[in-house]
Amino acid sequence: MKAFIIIKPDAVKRNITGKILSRFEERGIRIKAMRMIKMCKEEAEKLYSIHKGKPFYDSLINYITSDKVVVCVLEADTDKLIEIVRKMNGKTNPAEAEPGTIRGDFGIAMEANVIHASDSIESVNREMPIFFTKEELE
Ligand code: FUP
Repeated sequence: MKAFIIIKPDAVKRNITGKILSRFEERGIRIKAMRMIKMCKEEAEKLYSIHKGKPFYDSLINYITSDKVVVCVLEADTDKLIEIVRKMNGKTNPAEAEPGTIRGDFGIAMEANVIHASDSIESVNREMPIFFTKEELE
């Protein structure tokens, strides 16, 4: 099974990309594809289309396009991968995320919350192709 994550600008800037990815690797999750990019507005709008119209939407788009991010496809031999990755990330708001989770250990602010992960197979299938071609995922 595959999962899709984004190491957000705050984490890339603070040079903790490796630390975060190590957690997944140590868990037994493989890095299938990965790239560092500066996301363009069109990509960000596609990624966050479900949040369009919400009060935090404009700020979210500005934030995710503000600096470099690492887009990454993870893979493991379990049908629970998406759930496992989301659990490892912790609650959306780092202030509420448990210590031991990525957001609970590395985050403090709601918007700059270190990492994104698709929340379902449908989301993975929608979000992953915004950044990776089929060939890159073989
Ligand atoms: P998650 O699935 O945990 O990444 O969270 P959401 O899809 O609900 O939210 C996407 C991003 O919007 C979060 F990472 C942070 C931001 N956000 C806010 O800034 N304010 C909110 O009230 C909710 C989300």
